[in-house]
Amino acid sequence: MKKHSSLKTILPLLFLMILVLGLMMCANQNEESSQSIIETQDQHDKRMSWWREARFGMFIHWGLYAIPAGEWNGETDHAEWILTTAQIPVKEYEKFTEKFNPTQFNAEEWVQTAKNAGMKYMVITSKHHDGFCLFDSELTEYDVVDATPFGRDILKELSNECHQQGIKMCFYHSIMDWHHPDYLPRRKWESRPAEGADFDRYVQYMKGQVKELVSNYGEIGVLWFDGEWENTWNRDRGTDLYDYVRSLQPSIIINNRVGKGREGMAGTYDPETSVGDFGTPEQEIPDTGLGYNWETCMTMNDHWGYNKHDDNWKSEKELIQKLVDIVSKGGNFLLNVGPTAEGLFPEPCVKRLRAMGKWMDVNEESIYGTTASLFSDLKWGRSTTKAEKIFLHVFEWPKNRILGVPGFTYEVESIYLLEDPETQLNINYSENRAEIELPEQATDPYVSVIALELKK
Ligand code: H79
Repeated sequence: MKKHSSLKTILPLLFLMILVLGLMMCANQNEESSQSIIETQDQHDKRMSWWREARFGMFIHWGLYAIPAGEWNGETDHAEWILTTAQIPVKEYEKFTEKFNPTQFNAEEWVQTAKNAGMKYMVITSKHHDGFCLFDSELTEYDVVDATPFGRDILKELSNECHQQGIKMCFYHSIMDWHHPDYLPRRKWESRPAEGADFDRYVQYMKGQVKELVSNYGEIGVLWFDGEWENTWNRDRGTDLYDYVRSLQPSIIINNRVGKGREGMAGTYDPETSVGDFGTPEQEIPDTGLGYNWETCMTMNDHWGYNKHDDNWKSEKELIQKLVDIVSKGGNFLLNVGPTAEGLFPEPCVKRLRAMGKWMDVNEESIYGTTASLFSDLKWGRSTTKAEKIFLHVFEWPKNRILGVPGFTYEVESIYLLEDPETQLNINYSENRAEIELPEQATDPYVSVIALELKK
C-alpha cells in the first residue's frame, strides 16, 4: 500500500526530471560555445553542501612511481613526476608494472586511518601524469589489474570501503598523459614519434575512462582533474568534459582544473566565466577567503608520491594550524599521503594523522560545517562561526591571560573551552572589543578552542 502511493508520487516527478535533463542536453548541443550546465544558486548550494560541511579530506598519490620511491641514478629528489624529471623512456618505465605488488595494501585500514583523522573524503589518483591506472579499465592494458602481479582493482576495494565507512570516494584523474600514444605534446627529450598521434582520439579515451570511473565505483564525490595547462587542452574541451561528467552523474563536484581558468599554483579562477566548482590552491593557503569555493591541497613533506629520502615533515602543530587557518578563510584542506610500494602509509603520516584525529575528536565542532571568520587580523589565532556560535582558535596563548577580540560586541549566553564545556570563562567588553579571561596555561599543545554561544 505504502509502496504503491509513493510510486504514484515519484513517477511523474521522475518523468519531469528526465524531460528537463533531456532539454538541458539538447540546449547544450545547440550552443556553439558549449555553455556549461545551468543550475540555480539553490541547486548549486545543495550539490556542494556535503563538501562544504566536510572541510577536511585525504589526497592519495599512488602509482608505479612508488617503486623507485623518488630515487633514480643516484638522484633522490624525484616522485610522481619521475618519468619526466629523470627522463625515463616510456618502455623502460612500463617495466615497473612487473614489480607492482603491494601485498600490504588494506583498503579498510586506509579508509579507517582517514576517518579517524577526521577526514570526510578521499581523493585518490585513478591515473596520474604517467598514465598508469589504479583501476580495471577496459580501454587500456596499462592498469593495475591487467599489467601487474597484484591484479586487484584498488579503486574497487577502496570505494567499497569508503561507502561502507561513510567516506566520500573521489578520484584524481590527470588530463596530461605521458604514456598514451595519442596524447600530445610529446616531452621534448623523448624519442617516441608524434606522427600518427591524434589528440581527439586521446580525449575520447579519457572520456571513456571517466565514464568507467563514474559508472563502476558507486557514487563519486569529486572528480579532481589536473595537468590541464598544456597547449593541447583548451577552454572548449574543458567545458565539454565538465558537462560530460555532470551528464553522467549530475550531483558530482568537479575542480577548476578541468578547464583553463586556473591561475598557477594560487589555484584561483573566475567561477563566473570558467568551468569548475572550486578553486585549487596547491601547496599554499590564500591570505584571505576567495569569495567562492576553494580547497588547498598540500603535502605533509615535500613530495606527493612516496619519496624514501624526504624527511622534511611538517609538524603536527603546523598541520593542525593549517587546517584551522584554511577553514577560518572558508576553504577545505586536502592533505596528501604518498603510500609505499608495499601498500603502506609511511609511519610519519600515520603519526600526524593520529594527532590530527585526536585534536578533531575534541574540537571538530569548530571545523565541520563552519563558515569563515567574522573577524580579520586576530593576532593570536583564527576564528570560525556556525549558527549562533563563534569559535576562537588560539595559536599563541597570551602571557597576561587576556584574549582580546577586536570588533567583538555580541552578547554571549555562554563561553567555554571546547575541551571543558562545564567551566564558564569570563568576558568583559571595552569600547569596540571583548576581553576573555583565560586559564594560565594553553590547554591544548596545538590549538585551544574557545566556543562562544551568542544570545539570540
Ligand atoms: O599531483 C600533484 C602534482 O604532481 C601535480 N599537482 C599536484 C596535485 C603538479 N603538477 N605540476 N605541478 C604539480 C607543478 C607544475 C607547475 C607548472 Fe604550471 C605547470 C608550472 C608551469 C606549468 C601550473 C600551471 C602552474 C603554472 C601553470
